[in-house]
Amino acid sequence: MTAPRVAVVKNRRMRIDEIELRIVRLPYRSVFKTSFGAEAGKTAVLVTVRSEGVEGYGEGVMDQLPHYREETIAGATGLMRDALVPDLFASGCDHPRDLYDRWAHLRGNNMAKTAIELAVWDCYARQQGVPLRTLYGGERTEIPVGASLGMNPVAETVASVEKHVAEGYRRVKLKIEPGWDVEMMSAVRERCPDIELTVDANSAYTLDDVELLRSFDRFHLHYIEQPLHWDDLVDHAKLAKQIDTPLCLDESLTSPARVQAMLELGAGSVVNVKVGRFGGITAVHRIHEICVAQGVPMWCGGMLETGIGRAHNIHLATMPGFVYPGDTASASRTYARDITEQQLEASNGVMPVPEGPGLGVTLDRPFLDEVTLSTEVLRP
Ligand code: OSB
Ligand code: MG
Repeated sequence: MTAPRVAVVKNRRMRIDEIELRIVRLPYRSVFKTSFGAEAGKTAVLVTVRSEGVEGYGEGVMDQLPHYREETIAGATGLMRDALVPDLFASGCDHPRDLYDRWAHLRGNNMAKTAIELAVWDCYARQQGVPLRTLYGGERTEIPVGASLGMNPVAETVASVEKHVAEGYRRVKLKIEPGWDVEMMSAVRERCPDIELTVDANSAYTLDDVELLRSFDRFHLHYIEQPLHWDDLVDHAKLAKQIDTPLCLDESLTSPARVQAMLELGAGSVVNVKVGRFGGITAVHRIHEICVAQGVPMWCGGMLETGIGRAHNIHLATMPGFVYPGDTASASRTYARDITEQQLEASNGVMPVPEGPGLGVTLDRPFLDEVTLSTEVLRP
């Protein structure tokens, strides 16, 4: 008699054998301009965690310089080398959901922690043979998506909005800053009066601009994303009381406690989730619980990630609290060629969740090597 094959998911400690930190530089198809700068390409930290013959991937969303939030690639990789990686080698990991609290004594540095945590999650899910979304509690197999358009001349922007709407994108977001707002919104609204339209200021305004920001009410925006300072809640609460358009916070939200504070202050009523800003999946789960309980809409933001970070975002956005279309649009909008073998492409405004264990994507090794700036393999 043969023993029955039982798919027992063993709950045992992962031994972490090796961690690779790889810096890649991938050109954008066109320069992406926001109120904080113009970028011609992506410099990303790719983390590979190897455990007992299985590997998993994470991506860090910090930039070389701290233009979005304060973390940098140099600072983040330094913390990985000095503390996060040695801790994983020393203690392994029972379950990736434990790492957020385990690393809480290391203050801040959410993007560094997340890059490593996501690689452990992917590795863990691949070892268990389940898709990441299943571990997260995500039931959807596809997610609705919108598109974030960088700042471009008005005529070009209007044409781009129309193109994205024709492709089926569920929402269009325009990047704005003072002097680059009303004219563009007017032009877009004239051609597309009924689309779900939002704007993202990336902290370019101050409370001196209340009159101007109130004048945006006539464009019936779904929400205004992060109009004021990148770490502020109090001024956003003052602004929210003086305009009709809902505020969505991005940069200012860095933890479950900050989301709770936003709600208590009335600083915003919509949450942009970027797992890297929050410090990992456990933090997002706690925020998800707060938002679902209070009926606060969440959506999945993006940082023009490569296929690894994009696939992570897609799995994350399958959770039921992500009720607005996210920024996880087709990879081909951003990159002529990506580092994953699978093409992450939306059709009719819907992005399918990659299938298979873990992230469900594999690396295009030859291309990855072409775009690699440096590789460092750490061992116990
Ligand atoms: O504020 O959402 C943002 C890109 C880089 C940094 C910040 C932001 C963005 C985007 C692009 O809006 C979203 C995407 O397509 O990934
Ligand atoms: Mg934003």
